[in-house]
Amino acid sequence: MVILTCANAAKETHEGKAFKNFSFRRLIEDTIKRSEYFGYKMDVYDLGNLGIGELYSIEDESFVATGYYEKEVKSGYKTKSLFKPEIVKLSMAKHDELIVYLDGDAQLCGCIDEVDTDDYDIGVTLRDVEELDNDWHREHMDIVKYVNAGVIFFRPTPKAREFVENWACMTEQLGNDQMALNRLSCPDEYPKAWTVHILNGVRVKYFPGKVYNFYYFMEATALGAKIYHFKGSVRHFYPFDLKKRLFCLCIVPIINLVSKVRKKPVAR
Ligand SMILES: [Mn+2]
Repeated sequence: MVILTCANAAKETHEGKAFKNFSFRRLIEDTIKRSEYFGYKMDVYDLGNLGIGELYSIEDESFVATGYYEKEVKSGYKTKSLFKPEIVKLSMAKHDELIVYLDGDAQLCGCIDEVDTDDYDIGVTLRDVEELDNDWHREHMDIVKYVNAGVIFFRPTPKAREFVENWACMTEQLGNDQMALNRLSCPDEYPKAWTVHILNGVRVKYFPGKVYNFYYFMEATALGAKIYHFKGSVRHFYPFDLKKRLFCLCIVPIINLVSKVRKKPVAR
């Protein structure tokens, strides 16, 4: 198994806020340590000043793998990760084994041996059902649909290679890797976790996002999560240390309970 990731050294901000404890390099170094411990190989691409990994220059350095949408209005839903399929292609050409692609802000924390099976070509991580039930998601259904593109599994099969070629073309056309991935990997109905669907001859397996692409720090317990994804809105949870774990375990349920009670219409 190969863990593939990439980032540059940009100072991260989300909606104007900087994250003083967040660093792509530090996060990727954490993943490298975990990978060594579990016996996985690492393939790291440096998209600019990361200081570790193989250099990969992208045409526009402002296009960094963060995958959020604050520029969506101006750029018409162009994300900054057009190079993602290209990096996957490079890595697949080098290795003849399962490749686990992680966004630069996704951290491996647990053993994921169980995903290395031969019953699929492409493995995607499903958004939790509750995430689909809000107005933002309904308005952006076309782009975000059922899977998040921050963690994706690629088996070394001809069908997987074909899929990546199609994903690269469609990403270029749409200007959005996540929209392209959702178009290529989602059936019409929300699929069940751990099932395999055959789409255009490609066996797509659906993995639970709560385990393999966990960004639900404000909604659910992180116990059992094996890959954390510190995407834009939850970036401040990195590093996920004891203090933050306790916050998530003890304080978050109270915050959610209070907001639930407040939203409830008062009984007369
Ligand atoms: Mn990300």
